[in-house]
Amino acid sequence: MNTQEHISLVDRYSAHNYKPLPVVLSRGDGAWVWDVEGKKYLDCLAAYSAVNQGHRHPKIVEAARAQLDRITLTSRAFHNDRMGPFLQELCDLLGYESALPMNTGAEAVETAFKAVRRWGYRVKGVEKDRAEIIVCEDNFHGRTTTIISFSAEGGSRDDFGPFAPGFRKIPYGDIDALRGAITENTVAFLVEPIQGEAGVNIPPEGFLREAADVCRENRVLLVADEIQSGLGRTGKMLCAEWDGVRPDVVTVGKAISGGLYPVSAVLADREIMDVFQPGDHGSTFGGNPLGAEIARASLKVLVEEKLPERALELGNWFMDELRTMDSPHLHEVRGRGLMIGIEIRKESGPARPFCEALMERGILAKETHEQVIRIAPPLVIEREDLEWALGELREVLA
Ligand code: IF1
Repeated sequence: MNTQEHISLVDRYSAHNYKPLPVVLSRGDGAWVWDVEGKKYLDCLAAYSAVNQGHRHPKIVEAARAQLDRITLTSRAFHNDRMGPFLQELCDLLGYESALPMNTGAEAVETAFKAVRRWGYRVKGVEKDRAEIIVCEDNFHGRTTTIISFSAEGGSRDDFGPFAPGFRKIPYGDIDALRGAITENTVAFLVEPIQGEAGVNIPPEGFLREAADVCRENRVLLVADEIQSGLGRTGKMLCAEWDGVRPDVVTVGKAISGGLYPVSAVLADREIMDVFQPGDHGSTFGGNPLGAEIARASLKVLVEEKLPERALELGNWFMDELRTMDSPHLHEVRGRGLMIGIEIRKESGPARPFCEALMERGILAKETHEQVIRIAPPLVIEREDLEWALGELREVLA
């Protein structure tokens, strides 16, 4: 089947909940992907940072293959011999006492809500069913009905109500608003260290540091959603490290499995994690040996190949190059590591046509929030590939 035939098939049988660029991919290798016509593209989205290690990283594929020949799923009714080592390595890498494995990012966020609410009732002493979680405007944390209860207005929320109570929203990066929103019932502040979907928004210098202080002073748990910003993407293993902050609770997903399989986790110390007792929470697939083994290999690749350092070096250089670009359309270049947003001037129209032009030239990038081209390639990308991309960007933005 050719591109058009595939797209027609999807149109006919799929829910129409996406509007992808008109390219049908059938193969990937490192930072590169190929479509069904055999055309090659540089992947500058990396599945929204799920393939930080590159497509089909050989070591991760090998780990998956080996595990496929042993056992894939046991459920949590029994132990399996991969979950323990996985959780130990994850906790050692990120510096926490314990972790709870789930599958998708949204599940990790939901799990974090349960943990901090129960901590609120049982440890902090919040009155039953009154717990409040502070969240940020323009957030993106997933698509469950609870999470969209506090999402930005729009299609991802309209007519999906009634919505869950217990959330209070403040402007992103506004430390005074955070202070003002805290009540005796506040159990947690949930924040993305950099907002991805909202257009690669970086909070004011020191915001997370101050937020951590405000939270500590008020006995409010700081929950960092590092599902997109974590695991090397911004030049650190966790983006919160940029502010020298160790959040009380961290959610990770996406790149924890290098794009092979959905794996996510919540990390926290014992005081919080121990609110869960047998039967209180779980998942059929969470912690399964196939996912665990894939995640172990994926984390190992991040460390062995120094992918955070690589993201930092390549990202800094790439952003410097972009900023010196002579373009009438360029409004701003911002980012950390290889989480980069190129904001197009309003007068130049939306970012989508620029993404379409890039696609024509063999670069896959996705617009976000109308005006922003997001550049977030696999962290294994070669400098010469980025150099080539810069040349193409220069022409498209000229
Ligand atoms: C889609 C966005 C990115 C996330 C953060 C939790 C989740 C995500 C910070 C939920 C997921 C994905 C979802 C994906 C597109 C993508 C996305 F544009 F929608 F916002 F990356 F920027 N926290 N983000 O970014 O994780 O349950 O999806 O595993 O198409 O919905 P999930």
